[in-house]
Amino acid sequence: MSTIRTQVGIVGAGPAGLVLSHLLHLEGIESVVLENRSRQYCEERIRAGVLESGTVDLLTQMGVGDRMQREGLVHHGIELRFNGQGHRIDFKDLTGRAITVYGQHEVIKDLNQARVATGGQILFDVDDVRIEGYESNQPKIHYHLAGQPGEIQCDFIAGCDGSHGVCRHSIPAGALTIYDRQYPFGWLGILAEASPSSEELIYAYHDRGFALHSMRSSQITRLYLQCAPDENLDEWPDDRIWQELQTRLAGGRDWHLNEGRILQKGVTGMRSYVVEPMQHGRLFLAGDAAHIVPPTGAKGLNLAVADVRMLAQGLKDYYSSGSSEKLTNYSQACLRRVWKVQRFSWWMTSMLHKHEGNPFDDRRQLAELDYVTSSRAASQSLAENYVGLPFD
Ligand code: FAS
Ligand code: PHB
Repeated sequence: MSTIRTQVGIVGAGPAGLVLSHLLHLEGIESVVLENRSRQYCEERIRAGVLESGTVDLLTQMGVGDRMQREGLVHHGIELRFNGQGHRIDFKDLTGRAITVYGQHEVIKDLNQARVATGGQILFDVDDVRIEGYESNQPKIHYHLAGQPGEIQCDFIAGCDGSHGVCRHSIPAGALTIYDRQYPFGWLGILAEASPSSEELIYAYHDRGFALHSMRSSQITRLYLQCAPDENLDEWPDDRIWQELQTRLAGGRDWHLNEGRILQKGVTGMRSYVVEPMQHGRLFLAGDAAHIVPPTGAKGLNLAVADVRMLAQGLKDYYSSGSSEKLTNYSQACLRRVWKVQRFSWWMTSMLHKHEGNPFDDRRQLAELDYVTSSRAASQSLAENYVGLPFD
């Protein structure tokens, strides 16, 4: 059996695990990352696409932002579209900041490269990850690699293994409080070989359901449709998808949705989920392992980065001065931001999706959209949450 001794054992090579590992490296703190998928799979997995200004600044300060700065699309606003009319939310005017559209899988590629280039240890394709000892001061992570057993001996474990990982499930049930809200709809998302139909993202409220126009580059568009949580993709041939997108995104003089070959399509459910606390002994949960937000606010990846930024500061203090104060307060400090982001993501989801039931709600939603797009105070609140709340 191979045994590796390190300071921080990290489960999961998603945004949370990789950003943490590199932040620790920059502080001279060792870590080993365990990932049960292949490097190629992780680098091709299509997920988020919007980076808050704080995430962009952190990736740049970490020295992994060159390609993002070159290829990322900087947006100074978004459009809210309803009743066939578009209304721009001007981030620059309202906050002085911007977002960057840059695929999550591109961020993963840049981080993997930086980890490998600086001698970082990432074990891909591991199986049977099992953690123990985090209630003592000798945490261990057991795994198999190519059929061979292995063990990581470490001071701390970072559970960055996402919503379906093993770390959260390893914590005794009674030790956690779970907050959960499921939505009666999902998103049918496509990646299409079509040039974006407008410079910025368009969030559309329509009587037939929500739609979102986003992009990945000047040749690739990313589009989403509100659908049933268990929608059957077989019932969505490409032309039906385009027809529905054209209908829901219609609006704006001379505006036309560019169509093209659909490269990828999938359905994701919508959920708001938080576990408290985000730590148990020497096990620290970060990102989707501790919380899930509906993607309407484009917050998932950014919240994962905010968590590990906090965790890295705590570990830095511990190894540089022996102080455990920040580590002890990690969960409390993260949850302040987590709940604000949960509120914003729930609010965007509630305001922009079609809810079956009371026509009163349809009118109320339209009034809310009218208020948000005609009141400077209300649009500024949306803008400051969307570009990213300042780090505490
Ligand atoms: P991640 O899930 O990214 O990473 C966890 C890693 O742990 C994965 O690589 C996984 O393979 C690995 N892992 C899991 N179990 C393991 C085990 N037992 N052993 C070892 N490794 C293990 N957000 C948006 O803003 N916009 C979107 O469009 C969007 N689309 C999404 C689509 C999907 C299908 C999902 C699930 C999420 C989406 N999100 C989106 C949210 C997404 O961006 C997440 O918030 C973000 O990936 C969270 O990062 P991590 O916490 O690092 O978790
Ligand atoms: C995306 O580009 O994938 C995206 C953008 C904004 C969202 C969700 C997803 O709110």
